[in-house]
Amino acid sequence: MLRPQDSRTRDRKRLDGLWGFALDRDGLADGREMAVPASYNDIGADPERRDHIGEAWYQKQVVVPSGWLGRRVHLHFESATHRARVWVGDTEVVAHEGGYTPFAADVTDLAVPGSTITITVAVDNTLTFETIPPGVVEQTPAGPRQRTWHDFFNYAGLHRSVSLHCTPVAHLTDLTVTTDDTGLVHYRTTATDAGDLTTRVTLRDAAGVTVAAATTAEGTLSVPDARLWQPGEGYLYQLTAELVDGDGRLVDEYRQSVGIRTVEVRGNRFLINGAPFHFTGFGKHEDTAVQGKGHNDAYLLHDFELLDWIGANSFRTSHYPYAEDVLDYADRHGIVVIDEVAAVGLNLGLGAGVFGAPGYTTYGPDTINERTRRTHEQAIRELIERDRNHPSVVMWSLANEPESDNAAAEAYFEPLFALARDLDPTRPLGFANVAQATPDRCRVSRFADVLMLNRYFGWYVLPGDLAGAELAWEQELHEWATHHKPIIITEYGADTYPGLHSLAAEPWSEEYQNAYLEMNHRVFDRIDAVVGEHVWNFADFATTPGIQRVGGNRKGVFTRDRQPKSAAHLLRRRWRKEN
Ligand code: GCB
Repeated sequence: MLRPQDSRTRDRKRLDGLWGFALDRDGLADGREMAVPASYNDIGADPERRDHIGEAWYQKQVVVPSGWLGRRVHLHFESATHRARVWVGDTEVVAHEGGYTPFAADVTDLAVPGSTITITVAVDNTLTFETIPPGVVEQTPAGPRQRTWHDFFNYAGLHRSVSLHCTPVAHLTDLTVTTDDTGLVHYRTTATDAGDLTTRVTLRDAAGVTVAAATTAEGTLSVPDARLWQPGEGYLYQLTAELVDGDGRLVDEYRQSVGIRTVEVRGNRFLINGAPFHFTGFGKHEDTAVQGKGHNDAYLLHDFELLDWIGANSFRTSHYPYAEDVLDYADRHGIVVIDEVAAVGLNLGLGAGVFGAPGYTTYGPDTINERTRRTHEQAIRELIERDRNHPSVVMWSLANEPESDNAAAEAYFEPLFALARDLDPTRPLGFANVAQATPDRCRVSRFADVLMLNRYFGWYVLPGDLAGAELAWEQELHEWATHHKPIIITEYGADTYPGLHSLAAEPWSEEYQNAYLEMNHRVFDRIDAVVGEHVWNFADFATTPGIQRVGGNRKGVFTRDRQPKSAAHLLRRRWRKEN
């Protein structure tokens, strides 16, 4: 599936803005409204909507442009969290599972140019043991409660753009590009209804000068003296794929930006274009006040400005695929991305009262089972299909902190790694390993090319005892280093209440966050295999209520409204010097 775009042969009409909204279908007549994109949870003042479980209904009337006569009309959703059913008029046109990847329907027969159509969407936020991420709805005396095993608020709704777009009847349907730092660009296109049309491919540099061209649907272009896509310098070429008829007339056109680069793991080094890369940055969230997980261009820009200010060269899309605009920006500006599947919380024993629950076994016929694995597989397919052309994406993370220290985990993950490797042999694979799965116990790390460790020595382990934490942390890292793989610390952090100060550097104070980070950095600097440090988290974010969460998770280096805690200055001093 190709993302909608405007081109010489294609038109995109965004349907963002206000839609009709209700928590049940009949309520659509009541005239309530909802912003798209946005999570619906925090828009209203009523707890009923914030804590709603089940379908929420969206509706919009749309005029189909009369100029689209004779074309194919598609309805496209960048995401619907966590699943959706969509109707045009009374006809169901598409259903989709998974909250962070796009889906579309060909609605040509229903969306007659010049007519007005009614689009209705039911977005369901229910999580079960067979969804990614998993959850369970528990029946309590006070009514149903959605339990999840992930530490962020279960925001739901239409979080990203919705659009109606048109293509010619004969059109390109897919385009894959892989590159290497010798200047080779391999491409593959597919098309539908193309008959004897031919495919023409042109690669231009950033100044618009043609550097290579071909007239086959699939092939390899060679770029002499290719200017590489580099961390910090997102140089992009533009590939234009065209379908042309026998007289050379253009039938369809699709444009794709291309960053030429190689990613490779060699020994305990992570190489980009053959040079060792050290990741500095954060695990982030898509999370802002009022809009929840709704995409917002102003926050997109502001967050990237702050990453630049602090000297971060990378981030992880913890714990789900982010909006495609985010990756486009990272491509253009040379920001390195670890792209994560929404498989967070496959660890039902985790939490010790924070967000876990007693009484569930992670892997079993009634919990994380074969059907969960199939949903997980589909989430991997959709992530790789969506993001494989982004040069900024340098590796895939297949899960966050799954239970990984037993045979059931090994059996669950082995085929998932095999699938991802098969779908994309060009990028290293990993998953964020949880503290309990120490080097001697973890049964899944063997499938990973890169060790991604989430560790909280000095916070969840030995809180307040940074000297003890330093010893224990270094000891564990030395053990991981014997695996001869690069190690990225994908989480380390301490909750910090902004404005709380303590001369004795007690937990929750800004002084403690600083001392905690300094301790971690001393340890990292002593271990050769550590090739990256991603602080948890970029900014404070909303969570499910809990006694360890004070107005959400406070491990942000920035507050939720993006003001720096004093740790931001500490990181800026370290990272700007390093880069
Ligand atoms: C973790 C999780 C992350 C949490 C974090 C915390 O290990 O991966 O989602 O938010 O710890 O702050 O507890």
